[in-house]
Amino acid sequence: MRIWHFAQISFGFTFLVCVLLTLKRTSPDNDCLESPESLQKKDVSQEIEETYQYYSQNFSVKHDTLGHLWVPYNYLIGSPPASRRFMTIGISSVHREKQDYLMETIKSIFSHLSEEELEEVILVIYLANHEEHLNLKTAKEIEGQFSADILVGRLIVISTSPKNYPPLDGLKRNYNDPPERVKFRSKQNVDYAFLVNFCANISYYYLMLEDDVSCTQNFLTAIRKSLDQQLSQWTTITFSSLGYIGKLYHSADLPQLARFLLLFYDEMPCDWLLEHFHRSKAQPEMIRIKPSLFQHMGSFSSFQSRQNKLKDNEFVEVIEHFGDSPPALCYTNMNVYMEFVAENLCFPGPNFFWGKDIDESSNFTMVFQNTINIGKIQIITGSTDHPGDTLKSGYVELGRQKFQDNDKTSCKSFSKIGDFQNGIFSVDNLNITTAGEKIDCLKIQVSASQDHWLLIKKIGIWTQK
Ligand SMILES: *[C@@H]1O[C@H](CO)[C@@H](O)[C@H](O)[C@H]1NC(C)=O
Ligand SMILES: *[C@@H]1O[C@H](CO)[C@@H](O)[C@H](O)[C@H]1NC(C)=O
Ligand SMILES: *[C@@H]1O[C@H](CO)[C@@H](O)[C@H](O)[C@H]1NC(C)=O
Ligand SMILES: CC(=O)N[C@H]1CO[C@H](CO)[C@@H](O)[C@@H]1O
Repeated sequence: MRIWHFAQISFGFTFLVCVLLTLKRTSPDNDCLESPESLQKKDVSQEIEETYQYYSQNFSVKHDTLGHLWVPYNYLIGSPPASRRFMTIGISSVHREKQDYLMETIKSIFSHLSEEELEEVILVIYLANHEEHLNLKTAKEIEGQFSADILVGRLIVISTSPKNYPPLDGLKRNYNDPPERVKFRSKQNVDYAFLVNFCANISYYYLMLEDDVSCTQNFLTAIRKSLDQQLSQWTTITFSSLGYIGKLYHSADLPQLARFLLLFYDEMPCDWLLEHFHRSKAQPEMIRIKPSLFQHMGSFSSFQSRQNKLKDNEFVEVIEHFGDSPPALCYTNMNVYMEFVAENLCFPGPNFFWGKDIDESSNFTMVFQNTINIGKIQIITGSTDHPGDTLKSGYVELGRQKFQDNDKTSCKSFSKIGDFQNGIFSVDNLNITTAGEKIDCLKIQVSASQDHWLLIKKIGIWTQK
């Protein structure tokens, strides 16, 4: 309390002195920060009191330090909607000489959503060129190609003047980055800050994309489904392994994110900064959803047209549903080959599990997040590329009574429900009142050693109410 008072009084006093100086003197060189002796003669205490009154009337921590920033935006196309949508998709874009994918990206977003999904989204493009003619040119191009989307209010294009940016030259060179790199990444942080600040109040969720991505079919439905499965509070969920792509936020957090990006804009690249954001809000790890819903289109980065071939291996254009994919954790005691880890099977994606040195102690366990009733199970081992790597001898057990042991969870009791035949396990109508009820774990147990490796391609689980 005292500190605030003191800060306000001293600020008020300095301000007052500056105003008086500006009024009284004609020379523009006055240093406003020094309070000249002559002014001390006036009855300042009363003026301080008045100034303090004036400011304290208007001071609100909530607004002044946490609220939306009044950035002067230019509305190039559209205006904010009258009612809130489910999700805003934000893209910051700069003109690229070599390969400009912005139009392709907009097309990919709209064409991978159904009519119903389209009604729930709004796309905001922030044109971040400091040459206004480039912003106008791009806006015109967007207008030409997406007039129908603009008409129904699902596409907004904005920009702002370069004079609203903090200094971008002569910044310190953290990580020994060359000055152009420092400038590029610092500006990008401000671009993103201005973009998310704009998007703070037009929907419930906000999804960050880049201007060179393609999308999975019906990605909005996939995002909704993942949201339904979140049991605890979260700040950031990611639907991509790449940079600042596919990161989902609560819109209510955006004014804070905007301020966060601005506070540290010249410290590090935005994809590092964003990691600090959710940690600062007590979410230790970003929640990663697989398969990835967004993929880089370009092979060029906008920074000095440098080649940038980062691709997301877990992207699928169309999510193939094989069972209901109840949320689960996967464990194995087999030696894993390269990136073909157990957890690949816990998400509906293109990746499989591949293990070596298979013997009768080898097992693979799936532990479900919530107890489920199972009606049907299908497990496929081997693949067309590796037809020999099937499970030659093994069976499936279902487990109950989940328990936690150090960093692993498992089940106390398991019961066998059947054997693998020719590398495939399949049960269609598990007797739900007995075998398939209240299940916490599923275990694949190897019953004889085999020379071939074991490739588990898919585990499909169909749940029952
Ligand atoms: C956010 O939008 C709601 C209505 O959609 C409005 O009542 C509220 O004043 C807005 N807040 C800000 C900060 O613009
Ligand atoms: C898998 O096998 C290992 C080694 O035999 C054993 O310690 C572990 O308990 C087994 N896992 C399950 C879920 O049975
Ligand atoms: C399920 O199993 C129980 C006990 O074995 C049996 O009484 C019941 O008839 C079975 N139901 C079906 C649909 O097979
Ligand atoms: C600078 C400023 O915002 N002044 C406002 C403070 O609050 C009073 C009353 O709410 C307004 O009349 C002033 O314009």
